[in-house]
Amino acid sequence: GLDFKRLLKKNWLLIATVVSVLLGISLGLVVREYTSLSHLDKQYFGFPGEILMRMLKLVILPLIISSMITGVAALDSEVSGKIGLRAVIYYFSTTIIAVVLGIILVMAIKPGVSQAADHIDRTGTTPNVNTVDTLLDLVRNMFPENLVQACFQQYKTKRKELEPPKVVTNSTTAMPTPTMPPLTTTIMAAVQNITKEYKLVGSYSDGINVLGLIVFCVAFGLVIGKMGEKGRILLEFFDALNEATMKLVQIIMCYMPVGILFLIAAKIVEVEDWEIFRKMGLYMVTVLSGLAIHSVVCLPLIYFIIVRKNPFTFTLGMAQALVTALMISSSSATLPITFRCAEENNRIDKRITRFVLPVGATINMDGTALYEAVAAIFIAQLNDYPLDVGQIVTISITATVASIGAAGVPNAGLVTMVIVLTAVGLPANDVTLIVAVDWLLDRFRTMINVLGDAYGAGIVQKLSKRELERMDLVSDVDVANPF
Ligand code: DAS
Repeated sequence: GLDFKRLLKKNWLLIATVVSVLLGISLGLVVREYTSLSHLDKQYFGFPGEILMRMLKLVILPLIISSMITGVAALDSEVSGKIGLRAVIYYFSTTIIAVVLGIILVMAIKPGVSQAADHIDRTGTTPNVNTVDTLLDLVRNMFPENLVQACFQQYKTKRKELEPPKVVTNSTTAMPTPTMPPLTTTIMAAVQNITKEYKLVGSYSDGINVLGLIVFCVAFGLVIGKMGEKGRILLEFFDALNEATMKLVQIIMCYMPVGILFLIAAKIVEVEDWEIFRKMGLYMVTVLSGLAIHSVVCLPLIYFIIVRKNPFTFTLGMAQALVTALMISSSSATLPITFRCAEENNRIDKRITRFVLPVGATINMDGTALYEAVAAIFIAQLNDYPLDVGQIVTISITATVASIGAAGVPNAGLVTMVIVLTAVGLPANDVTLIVAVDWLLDRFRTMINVLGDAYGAGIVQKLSKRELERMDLVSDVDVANPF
């Protein structure tokens, strides 16, 4: 009896969250079945959920800035370099593993070969970007030209079609223009299409430029760490900011069950096309089983080999963050909860989490990488487009790059899909086909993205044990270690 009470007390929030997910689903189904809400009503219905999203997004900015700066400044540059390198090696190798797993599954299950998705409307427009533009934007965003702007906008390149050169006709006399034969018209149109000229237009789109802020905070943190006495005041400021932000997160978490209930209920009321799930069934099974294997076999195995602790206790410790990711499909917005779970439940050193988690939420996306590889090959199968070994290798590399480039916001993976598709010459407008089911798959891949980040923190901590202990020994003289 007592044990059960203790368990309940310790995990009440998680239990409440899971209950609210179930209640939300039921509420959504009931409302969907027995009422016919107008478009506006549906939006009102989702209001409590909207508020949760707003609160989570609200704390991202102070959280990332304070955790990155203090995280980097607390370690001396040699140690942070080592930790950073280990994190990057972990990110890279697990992402590649996820991609390979996805490719193996999609080649074995063959979800796109004739049976599936054949009655689906596949018309759509080609997204107006290309691979080079997308990659350059990734680097551009690493160096925001304006720090304030980086807090709410991301740089995005658009291609603008230039006016085709006007055909000058002899208009000295008002001669009636001869009607062109159809063939000539067709050829003219084709030529015009090929010689179409674009110019790049810079623009900004909504969303925090997390990558840019991280790059800045790493540099800033390194500098502060080197400043000694003088840097201390800044360090203490950001450290206090971090603590205050985490207190806010604690408050937000109390509202979470309510917010999540309405978030999921409203989504269920809103979805228009359920039929599409049946049509895309095998494709979804492929993606989901890949994500499942990666999170239940691959990541735990790596964790066990390196850390020698029970990986499933670790996963369980992250449960609150995983449910959150599943509900809101954003690694960035889940970050506050990821922090709490990693530090409180899994006891990962703050010096590691502050450094590794924000970077992981932005560039380490195993779920997204796996998803993009599967989706690309699925589209190839739909089009009867044979892929040779070289193209499959290209897909695995570009899927990795695309997952790094995807921001930690809902549906980001769909946008960077273009990189993978154009690299092997697949029609980019087939993305519209997988858009219809993305709201669901996005949730699951985001969950795996978050889990991968958490395991990364655990593994990097283990690998950096020696450095951390050495720092503990000198911590009373170490200005840069406030913990
Ligand atoms: N939803 C994403 C995330 O936040 C990325 C994606 O769309 O794949 O992790």
